Amino acid sequence: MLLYRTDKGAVTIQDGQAYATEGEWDDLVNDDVLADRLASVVENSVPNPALLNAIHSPLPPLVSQEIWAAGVTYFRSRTARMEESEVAGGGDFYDRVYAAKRPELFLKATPHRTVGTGQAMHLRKDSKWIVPEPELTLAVSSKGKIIGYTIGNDLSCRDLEGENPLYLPQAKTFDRCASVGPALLITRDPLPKETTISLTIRREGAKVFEESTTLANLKRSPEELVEFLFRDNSHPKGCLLMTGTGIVPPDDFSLRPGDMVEIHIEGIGRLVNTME
Ligand code: DO4
Ligand code: MG
Repeated sequence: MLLYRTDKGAVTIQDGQAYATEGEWDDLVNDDVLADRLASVVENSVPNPALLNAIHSPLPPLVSQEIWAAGVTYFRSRTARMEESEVAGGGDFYDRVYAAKRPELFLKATPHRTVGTGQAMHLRKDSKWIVPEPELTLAVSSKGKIIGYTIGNDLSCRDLEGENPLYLPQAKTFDRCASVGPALLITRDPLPKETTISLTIRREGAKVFEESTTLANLKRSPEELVEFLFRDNSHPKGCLLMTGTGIVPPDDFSLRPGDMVEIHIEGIGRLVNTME
């Protein structure tokens, strides 16, 4: 089932039908048995076709939740970071975190820095090398239970993070630096390893980059990342956790204003943003 946050309230989609879903968003995403709750909505209510319009321009699937992120969870990301930070000594520390027991975790964005599908993301003015990072994103309840999945774009300034690892917060966190959506996939089951994540970038209508990966290349399990994220760190409203990127455009590529970034994850949908 897909759960959308819309200006008409929460909407559950099952088999192409839309169902009005009672409840505040912050309560829904902290319900550890949300899949059962939505199944009961579908079973006990009549579909409302008018709500299918509302999901065409959904709101980002968060209200009070922070967005956290994991890094260097794919071999591709490890290699790209080692190259970009070679002068700063990064030839070593990214490799070490890739292999370490403890993952890299950081606070990526708060709700006011986050946009949803169809909204513009912001290219930091003091960076000349900015790339999208397409990431499977976990919806986690306040008790640390993964209740669903969405798509995330961890927009990142590679020149800033490559210059000095202490600049990572500035490379990652700024106005409209994160996009999530379009909906939460609510399921009791883990996502299959064959699940594909694809990134397409269009400039003036033409495709300038396209690549895919699968969850088989994600080195750490979602549960392992959540376990570390919740160590002595409470999330009273639940949180979203981006799980790292396995796709990195070539080193001579940087986003430009007007570029259209589209991320697709099988079973969840498409997250589309223009760059400003
Ligand atoms: O260490 C820098 C950030 C890594 C990251 O965001 C990723 O691998 O996705
Ligand atoms: Mg990332």
